Amino acid sequence: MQWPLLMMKFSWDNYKRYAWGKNELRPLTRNGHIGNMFGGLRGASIIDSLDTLYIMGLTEEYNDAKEWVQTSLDLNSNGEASLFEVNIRYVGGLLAAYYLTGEEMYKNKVLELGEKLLPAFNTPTGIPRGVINLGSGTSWSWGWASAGSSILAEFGTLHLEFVHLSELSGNPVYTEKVMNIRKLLNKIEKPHGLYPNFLSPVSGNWVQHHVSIGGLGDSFYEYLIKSYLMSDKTDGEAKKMYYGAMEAIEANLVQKSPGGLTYMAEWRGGILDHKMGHLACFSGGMIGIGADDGAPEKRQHFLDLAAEITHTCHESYTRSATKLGPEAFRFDGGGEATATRLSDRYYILRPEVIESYMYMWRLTHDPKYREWGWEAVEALEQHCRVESGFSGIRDVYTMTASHDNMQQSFFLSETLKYLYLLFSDDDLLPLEDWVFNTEAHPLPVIRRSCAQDEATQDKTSSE
Ligand code: DMJ
Repeated sequence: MQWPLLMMKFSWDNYKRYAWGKNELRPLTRNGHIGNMFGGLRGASIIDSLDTLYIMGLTEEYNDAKEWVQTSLDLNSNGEASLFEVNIRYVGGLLAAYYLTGEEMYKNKVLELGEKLLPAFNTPTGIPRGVINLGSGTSWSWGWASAGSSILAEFGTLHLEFVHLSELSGNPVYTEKVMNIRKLLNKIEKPHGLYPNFLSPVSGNWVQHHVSIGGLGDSFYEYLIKSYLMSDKTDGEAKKMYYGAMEAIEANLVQKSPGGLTYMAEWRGGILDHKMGHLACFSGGMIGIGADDGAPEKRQHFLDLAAEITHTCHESYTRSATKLGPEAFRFDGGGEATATRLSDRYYILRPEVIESYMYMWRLTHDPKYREWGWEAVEALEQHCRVESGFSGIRDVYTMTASHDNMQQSFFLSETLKYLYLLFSDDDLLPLEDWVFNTEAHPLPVIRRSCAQDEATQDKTSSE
């Protein structure tokens, strides 16, 4: 039996026991957390766990989750939700559950939810705002986003799910909404070919020239290459945008430290900030899966770059006392791949480093990626496991753990799923047939032939 499966069972059992129906488990105080990201929707940990439980063959647990969705998932909420978070977790989770199991109930739920998200696109440009009231459909921008702007990683991380909503509903409106976003991004002038993180949904212009492969930018780039792969490599526009963005990233952001570590810096109006966020560590995997379709002379280069970034992210783990990585690490101020600010030292059970190990393992079968994954398992067990679940920690550089009392839903959906896949055979959710959304929910490649049906029925352990 795989260790990550036991970790999943432990996380799930405690969520079920102490926080059933709430969004996340608070493992120290043994209660549930609701928060304000999902507009009154509940059960984020259940929706995020459906596919993980299913592929692990945790049948009894999966059945409990399914029954909760059937009887208790109430989509008639009236609260303020993050369009991005509801999309990647709820829409993504329900879509994946439908495609893996064929249960019509998931399809009905996800189409009902998809419709509630459409009013967010009613802006002068069609670029959605970040927050939507799921009852009234009114939408607005985050208070913290400069000058009422929308965030690249939010409006740029809808494509995969919305194309599947159109597939399932037969209604082209979802695809039209995301294609309109892409059209604007294609047309607009880009500084040095880069995509800044803030855009006005009113004027369609960039609001600030801050570029990042980490937070605020990250999954936009991920969704370009994955849109191409999910279209069975027919979406040439996504392909062109992805490799164009990669060229600009390599020319402006990719750096090598004096100690020989390759990293992605952040860019503020031409000035580099030599910092890499944990979130940016997904890019090892992304560059890896994009390597094969790059120009023939660049394929090996992309694979090497993917391996180098993944190595750097591993270094951010090995250079800490706990062998877990900080939220952000820097390459200035004397150190390399270490957090220098107190406020960057935490680890909240994020998946990105392990995600890159999983992709790099699938692409190269270099045993070091499984070894690194195992190191992460041991560190999670030692520092994040508490009596009633897994918790984030406040400082990866100290052995006397201070826990943050939160078992994030993405730990169940992503971190444990990627660990499980890392130690499974490649034919469990093969990368030729499935694309993972940014919350690790698998969506099938859309093939314009009957092969589609076979792919969705295939390779799941519960058969
Ligand atoms: C997840 O919700 C997704 O991976 C998202 O793309 C980024 N943040 C978290 C995990 O760190």
